[in-house]
Amino acid sequence: MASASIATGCSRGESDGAAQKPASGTEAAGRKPKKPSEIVVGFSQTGAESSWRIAHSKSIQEEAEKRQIQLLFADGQNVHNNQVNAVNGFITKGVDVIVIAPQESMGWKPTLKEAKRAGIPVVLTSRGVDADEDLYATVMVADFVWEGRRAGEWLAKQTNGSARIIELVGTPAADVAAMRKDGFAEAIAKHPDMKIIASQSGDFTRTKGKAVMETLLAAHKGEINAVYAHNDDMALGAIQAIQAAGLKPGQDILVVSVDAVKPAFEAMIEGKLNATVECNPMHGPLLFDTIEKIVRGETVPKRTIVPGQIFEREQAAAAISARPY
Ligand code: GYE
Repeated sequence: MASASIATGCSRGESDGAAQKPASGTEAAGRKPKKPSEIVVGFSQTGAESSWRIAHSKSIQEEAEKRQIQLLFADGQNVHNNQVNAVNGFITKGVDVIVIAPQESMGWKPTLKEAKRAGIPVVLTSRGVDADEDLYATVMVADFVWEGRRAGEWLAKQTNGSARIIELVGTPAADVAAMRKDGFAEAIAKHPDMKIIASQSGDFTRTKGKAVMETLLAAHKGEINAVYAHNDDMALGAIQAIQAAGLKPGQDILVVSVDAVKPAFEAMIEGKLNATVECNPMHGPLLFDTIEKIVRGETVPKRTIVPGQIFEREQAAAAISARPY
């Protein structure tokens, strides 16, 4: 797993009026620190929308098992309210730490305030929330704006700054979709002949990526020569739609996406996907190091950025066997 570089560091928030109890395992709580096997973590996962997400769940579940930490896993099935209900349940139960991978960035403040009042630290992974930083202990993400920008720069280079693009957007209420959109827009803004012809959400899934691409290809027949998908799954769906329309993905229509999951490498080896920007889902080890620190009452950085790199199809055959997800 890629080591993480730390962007900023500060302790978990204990600043405002609602006093935060020390994590229940700390010496400050007047007890012996908890052993990992005594720690209970409630994890509200987004859902299982993509290969990335499945690898993310697996990494976290395997790491919990390895450390014998008790993990209560709640699959949000990509519905915000399911996640809010699950987290409220974890608060009632009195878990030691709550982990949230939020489907949507808005609508978390009341729940986070409740967790804080109960003295339960919250760790965010894979996406951020729109809330004061002192309402959570730490957030573990990638530089999503950079990912979009890197995809845009790649496409600009590949097309000599001239492209008519379909953008397949992730879940619109997720910060990651907005950021991947912004980064890409920023990169192509430097090239007046690069134009987004249509931009539509495929909700990070293969099925919707395919359906949206079918519609957009029919509506813009002969106009399109590039696809930028906010994740590999939507790109793989789009590739199916391109083929069904009698066109060659990777050739007639260039395809670039984000995540760098194994199925994307397979598509690159087949020449159908041109490039993918890596977003590492293997958060488990770092996540539980952080959780153990929090339970011991140690300071953790407020934000951890997991780094990535771009892979082009020429590199795919040599790189695929070493891909961990
Ligand atoms: O890129 C996409 C997904 O939040 C970083 O969510 C994550 C994104 C990931 O389902 O595939």
